Order: sequence, then structure tokens, then C-alpha cells
Amino acid sequence: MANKYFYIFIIFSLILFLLIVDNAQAQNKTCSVIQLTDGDQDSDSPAVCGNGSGILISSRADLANNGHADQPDLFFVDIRNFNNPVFYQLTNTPESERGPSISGDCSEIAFNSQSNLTGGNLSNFSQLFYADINDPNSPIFTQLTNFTSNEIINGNISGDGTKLAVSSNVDITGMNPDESVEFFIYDHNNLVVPFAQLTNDPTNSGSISSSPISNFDGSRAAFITSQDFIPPGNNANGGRELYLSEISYNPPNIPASTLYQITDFPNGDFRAQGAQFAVGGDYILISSNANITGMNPDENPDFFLVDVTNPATPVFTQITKSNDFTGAFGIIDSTATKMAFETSNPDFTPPGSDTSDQIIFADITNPNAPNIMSLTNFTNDADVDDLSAPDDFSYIAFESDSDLVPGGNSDGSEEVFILLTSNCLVSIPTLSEWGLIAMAGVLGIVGFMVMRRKKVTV
Ligand SMILES: [Ca+2]
Ligand SMILES: [Ca+2]
Ligand SMILES: [Ca+2]
Ligand SMILES: [Ca+2]
Repeated sequence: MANKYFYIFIIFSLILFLLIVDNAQAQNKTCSVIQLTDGDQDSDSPAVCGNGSGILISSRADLANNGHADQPDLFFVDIRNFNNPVFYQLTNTPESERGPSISGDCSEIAFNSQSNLTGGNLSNFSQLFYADINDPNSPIFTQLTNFTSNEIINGNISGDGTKLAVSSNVDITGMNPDESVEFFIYDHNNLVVPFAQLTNDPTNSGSISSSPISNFDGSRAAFITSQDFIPPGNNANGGRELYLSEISYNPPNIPASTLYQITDFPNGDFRAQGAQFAVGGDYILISSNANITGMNPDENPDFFLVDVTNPATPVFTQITKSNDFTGAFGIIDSTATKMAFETSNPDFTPPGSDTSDQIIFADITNPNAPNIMSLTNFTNDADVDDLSAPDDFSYIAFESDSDLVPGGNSDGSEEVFILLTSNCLVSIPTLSEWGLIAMAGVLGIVGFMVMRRKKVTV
């Protein structure tokens, strides 16, 4: 009679085991992909708000169905309902709006353009613009610079929408007469001295600089440049180094900044690239070809997490460890426990996949032992660029000229796509789930052994 209970016991254990294992393997399912834009002209440069409710994009296509001419303009897409995205056209100018960035709550944006959006740029020189898009039907534009020739200008808005991290070769503050590329912060709350210069290279010796970024409240800005800042002569070899500026605000006084050189490469062959803040500003994700931690002897670009909680003593952890080119640009979530990047490096892509780009996710809760997996299984030499995600990584927006949702983009224009992570990432087994798996396995084995013993003794 007792045998019946042993059978039930074993079947129960088996079901529990299979259920949990199935859950654990859910991480290998590929994520759903939605094609957000569908035009006969390019849509690109997606910038996702921190709260995930919308995406700022640049497009030549008539996305708002208003007869828009084939010219690069900015659009805001409200995606609170993925199945019914609402497109708003923010600009309608013959010139390009470039480098779009958006605040965490989707209410403010920044970009640069030669457009005459406010009546203050009749000669169509490159200028930095800010816009309040609380009502995306009627954005309120502000022209932040008043340059009188076409010069370098890049700006990235902070998560709280009040600051812009800026790079330019123009003497905006009166402290850059040599017109070298310098970094600035713009404070929207300081009407008296809105721009502060964060760097000061006394010589215009030419440099390679990337667009700067800021953390949520603009108290930190980070940028990569081969300029030679602190003290002059410290980066004479021309490596593209990562810098961090710590900024305090006291309007109407000029903001105060302390500059830190985070990397120090031995020569100009080494570089940091693609810096991204986790929004709080204590962690920066970079790609580098330098052997920073002793685990990149092949000198191909891999990803590094930089803990800059104390920027005077940064701590580097190498996330990816491949001897092929891994990637130049990755994104990081607000808690610095998740990152993603695109690559066609076979060390990360699904077994047997072709040379397609794939979107790779890494759980970096323990950055020394990252859990890395591909979220996609694209084929036909798929192209993936320009990842952007909300704070919680519930989806990842990207651009591609491939026909990823078959039939949706047969004309091969750049389109913006959304990869939903909710159905493929939520079920990574936790430590307690692994405990349950082990327990179910042990229960099953014990039950089986007990039953065999009983059979033998009968
Ligand atoms: Ca335009
Ligand atoms: Ca200078
Ligand atoms: Ca490597
Ligand atoms: Ca298309």
C-alpha cells in the first residue's frame, strides 16, 4: 500500500523539478521584437526616457502622417501602449537635428542643429537647442548658444532635465581663447552664468573627443578625449582617456568643478570609448582595448565597469573577456547590475548563428562573474546599432536596416525597433530557485532509492 505514496512522491518531485528547470531555461528563449517605425526613409538615433514611457528619434520619414517632407526631423513616440504607439513631430525644418537626448521623465530634450527654430539663427550656424516637450504637440524651444560660424557643438541632457553636458571648441566662457575642444556644463536654473567650463587645455593641439554625458542631477559629467588637461602634460601621449568632473551648483554663481582623470593609458594606441553612466553617477561602463585589469592581453576592445564612487581611486572590473572584437558601445541600467551591447563576436552569439549582429545581455550583479547571454537570434547578416533602454531595462530600443520582423522593412531603410525583455529575462533563476532545483532533485533521488529498497525487501 505504501508504494502508492512513494510513486506520488516521486511524480511530485519530478514535476517540481521539470517546472523549475523549464523556468531556469527561460533565459535562453529569444525576446520578442517590435518594429516601431515603418517608413520609406531612415529613422534612427533612438533615445529612451529613463521611465520608459517614450522614445525620441530622428527620422526623414512621414511618421506622423502629416505629409512631412523627406528631411531629418525629431519625433517623440509615446509608447506607454506598445501596440498603439503615438507619434509626435517636434521639428519641421530643412536642416538636420542631431545628437538627440531626453530627460528621465520624457519632458525635456536637447539636440544641436543649424535650424532657425526660435528666430535667433537666421544664418543657420550650428547651435545647441533645448526644448520643453511636456506638450509634445507644441514643444517650447530655447536656443542655448549664439555662435557666429559653424563650430563643434554637442550636448547631452541630464536625467532631471536641468543640465546639459556640452563639448565645443568655441570660447563660450571667455576661458578658451585658443579654441581647443573643451567640456562645459549648462545649468538651465542659472540665468546669470548658465555655462561653466569644466576643462582647460591651454593649447589647441588637435584632439579626438566624444560627446559628454552627465548623471541624473548633473552633479557629475564624464567624457573621453585625447586632450591634455590635468595637470598639462599628464596625457602627453594622446591616449583617449576617460575623465570625470564633479560639479556643485550655487546659482547665480558659476558652478564649481573638480576634474579627475580616470584612465591613464601608456600610449596613444589605447583608448576608452562609449562611456555610459548608471544614472546615479557612481558607475561608468566603457569599452577599451587596454589591458586595464590584466585580463585583456590580446588588446581587443572589451567592456569594463568602472566604480567611480570615489573618483580619485576608480575600481575597474573587466566584464567581457574575449580575444575578438567585442564592442565599442554598451548600455547600463540604473542599478549597475545589468548591461547590454550589440556584437557579431561568436564568443557571445548563439551557436551556429551567422555573421548577424545580436543583442547581448549581461547580469553584472557580481561583475567579476557576469552571466552573459544573447537575447536575439537574428539571421541574414542582421544589422543592429544604437542601443538605448529605460532605467529598468524592461525593453531595449535600437536601429536596424534589416527586415527583422519579416516583411516589415523590405525596403532596407533604417528603422527603430524595440526588443521586449520582459518575456525572456525575468526568469533567470535566483539563488533560492537553484536551491529548489537541488532540493527537488535530492527528494526525487531519495524517493527512488527508498522505493527500490522496499521492492528488494518485499
Ligand atoms: Ca529638420
Ligand atoms: Ca583651451
Ligand atoms: Ca580581449
Ligand atoms: Ca522601411
